[in-house]
Amino acid sequence: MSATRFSESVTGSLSDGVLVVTIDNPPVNAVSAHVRQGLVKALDHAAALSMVVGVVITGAGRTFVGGADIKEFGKPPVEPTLPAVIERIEGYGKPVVAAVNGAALGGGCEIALACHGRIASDKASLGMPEVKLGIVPGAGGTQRLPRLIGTVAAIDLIGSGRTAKATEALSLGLVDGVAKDHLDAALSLVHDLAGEPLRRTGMLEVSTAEPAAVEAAAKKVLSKARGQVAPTEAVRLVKAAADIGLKHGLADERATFLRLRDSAESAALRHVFFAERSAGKVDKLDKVTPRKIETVGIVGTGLMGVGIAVAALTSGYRVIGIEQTAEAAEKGRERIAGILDKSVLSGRLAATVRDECLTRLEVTASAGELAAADLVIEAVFDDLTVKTELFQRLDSIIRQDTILATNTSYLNPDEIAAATTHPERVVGLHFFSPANIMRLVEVVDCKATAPDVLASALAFARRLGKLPVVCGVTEGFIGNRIFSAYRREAEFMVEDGAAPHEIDAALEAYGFPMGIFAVYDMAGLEIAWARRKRQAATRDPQARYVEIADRLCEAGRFGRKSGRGWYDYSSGDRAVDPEVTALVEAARVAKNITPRNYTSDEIIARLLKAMADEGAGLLAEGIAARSSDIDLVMINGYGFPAHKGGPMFAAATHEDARP
Ligand code: 3H9
Repeated sequence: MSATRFSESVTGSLSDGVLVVTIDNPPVNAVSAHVRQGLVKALDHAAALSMVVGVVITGAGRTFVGGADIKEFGKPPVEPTLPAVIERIEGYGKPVVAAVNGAALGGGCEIALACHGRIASDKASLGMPEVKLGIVPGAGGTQRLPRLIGTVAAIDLIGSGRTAKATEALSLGLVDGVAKDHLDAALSLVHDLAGEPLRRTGMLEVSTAEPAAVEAAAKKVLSKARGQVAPTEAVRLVKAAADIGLKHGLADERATFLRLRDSAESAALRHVFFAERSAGKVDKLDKVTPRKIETVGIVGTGLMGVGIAVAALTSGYRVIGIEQTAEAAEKGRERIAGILDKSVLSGRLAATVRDECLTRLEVTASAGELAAADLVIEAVFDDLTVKTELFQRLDSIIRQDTILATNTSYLNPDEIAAATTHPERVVGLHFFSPANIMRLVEVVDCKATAPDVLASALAFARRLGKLPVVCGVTEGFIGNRIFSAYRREAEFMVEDGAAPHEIDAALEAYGFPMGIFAVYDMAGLEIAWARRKRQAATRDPQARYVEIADRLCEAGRFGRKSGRGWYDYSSGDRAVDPEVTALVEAARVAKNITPRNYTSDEIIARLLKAMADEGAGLLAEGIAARSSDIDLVMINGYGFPAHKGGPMFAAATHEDARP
C-alpha cells in the first residue's frame, strides 16, 4: 500500500486497485477548507490513474465527518465550496463509496449521500442536525435525502435534526449495508459497482408519498419548532424536492442556507452549541483526576431521588436507595421500577436493559449499606436541620473516600458541609425535576470542596448524559437567582400596567413554552407564599415589593390545582379572570401607580435586562464562570428559548434591552 498526502488533512492509499481516501481533521473531521481541497485533489489523482477502479471515502478516528466547519461560518468563503466537492463526487466517472466509520453529520452526511454507495460500520450514525444550528443543510441534503429514503422519512430526519444509528439507516435505505469491517465491505462494493451504470442520488426520482403522511410528518416536526424558522424552511425544501428538479432544488436550498446562516436564530444556536462544549470546563481541574464512581447511594426516594436513581441506573451505575422504613423502601423501589417500565412502554428503553438495571438496584431502610457507595446524594426534604443531621449521620457510615452531594435548591451547602467532619468531600448536585429527563445539573463548588471531588461530580453528571454547569454558593444558585430577578421584574410590570396575560403572551411569542404567570399557576403559589411570609421580617422595607401574589393566595387562588390562580381554569383552559384584573387594579391604586401600556417588545426587553443585570452580578461575584453558562442554565432549566441564545446573549443583542 502506498500513501499519498493530498492536503494537511486528507491522505489516500491504494488498496486492491481502490483509492482509500481518509479525512483526518481532528477533533471531528469537519469539512474545513483543506479537507475540501484535499478531497478534490484525491479525486483528480484517482481519475488520472487508469489502474484505480474507484474511490472509498472514510474518516480517521471515531467520526466520519462531523459536518461543515462551524468555525468557518461568518468568514470569507474559501474555494472549493462543499456543494462543488459534492457535485464532483456525484458526477465522478468511477464508483465512489462512503465507508461511514462513525458520525456522518450535516455536510458529512451530504458527502455520503453524494457517493454511489454507502457502507456503515456498526458504530456509525447519520443525520443532518443543521436545524439545531438554525440553518438548513446547504450541500444538497434536502434534495438528495428524499430521493434516497422518501419524503416522509426525510422530513422526519432533517426537520428534527435527529440522527439515525446504523441499523435504522439501513432500514431507511440511507446506507446499503452495515458491516463490522466496513472498509472491506466498501472496497468490495467499489469492485461490484465498477463498470456498471452508477446510481447517482441526485438523478433518482423522489418516490410518490401519501400527502396525508407528508403533512403528518411535517406537523410533527413543526409542532416542536416553537417559532424557529429553520425547521419550517427545511420541511419546505424537502417537500419541494418532489416537485422541482434537482437544479432548482439545490439553488433554493443554497440560497436558504446562506440566508439562515447569517440570521440571528443561527447566531444564537451556534452560541448555544459552543456554550455547551465549554460548560463544565474548569481551569483549576486541568490536571485533576476524578475519583472512580461505580456505586451511588441516594438518600430519599421522593420525586427527585427516584429521578436521580433512574438516570444513574440507565447510565450503568449500581444504585443503593435509602428510605426510613422497609415499607417506604419498597414503595421507592416500585416507583423506580415504574418509571423504567414507562420508558420500556414508550420504546425509549429495551425491556432487557430495564431488567438489567433492576439487578443493579437495591432500596433499603438500612443506611449501613451506604458503606459500599462511592458517591452519596441526599434528596431529602429541603430543610437545613434535616440535611445537616443527615450529613452528620452519614459521616460515620460512609467510607473516608466517599463523596457526599447535596441536592438542595435553596439552602447554603457550605452550612451543610460545615456540619460534617470532612467538608472537603461535600459538593452540590442540583438536579432539576424530573431528574431522569432534565439535562441540566448545577454542580456547586462549595467553599471547602476538594478539586478531585468537584472533578468527580462533573464526570458523574456527564456520564449521566447531563449538562453540568459549575456554580459557586449563592442563594438559589445560578438558575433560581436569575429566575427570581425575572419574576420580580414581571411583577413590577404588572403593577406598572401590563396585564399578566400580556406578559405571558409576549413570552410565549418569544419562544418560552409557557409564560411566567402560567408557570406559577402550574407549579402552585403556596410554597413561594410561605417563603415570602418567612422572609417578611428580614425583608428590606425600602425595597419594592409587589403584594398581588399574596392577595391571590389570601383569596385561596393557589394555581391550577385549586382551579384558580393568576388565571381561571374552571372551563378547563386558562382564562383571564376579571377578579384578578380587579385585584391588580386595586394594587395599583393602593400605590398611586398610573398604569401605562407595554408593547410585547418592551416587555421582553425589560425582562431580558433584569435577567442580564442579575447575570452580570453572578459573574462579578464569581458565582458563574462565564456568561454562556448562565445562558445554558436558563435554556435547560427554565424554558428560555434556545434559538434566542439565552438571556445574556439575547440581552446583548436585543437593541431595546438597553435603557
Ligand atoms: C453543516 O454541516 C452545514 C452543511 O449542510 C452545509 C455546508 C455548506 N465544526 O461535541 P464534541 C468541535 S453544519 C467545528 O465535544 P463529541 C467542538 O466545538 C454542521 N467544530 O465531541 C469541540 O471543540 P472544543 C452540522 C466542531 O465527540 C470538539 O469539536 N454538524 C464541529 O462529543 C469536540 O466536540 C453538526 O451540527 C463542527 N461541525 O461529539 C454536528 N463539531 O474541543 C456538530 C464539533 O474546542 N457536532 N466541533 O470544545 C456534533 O454533534 C458533535 O461534535 C459530534 C462529536 C457528534 C460530531
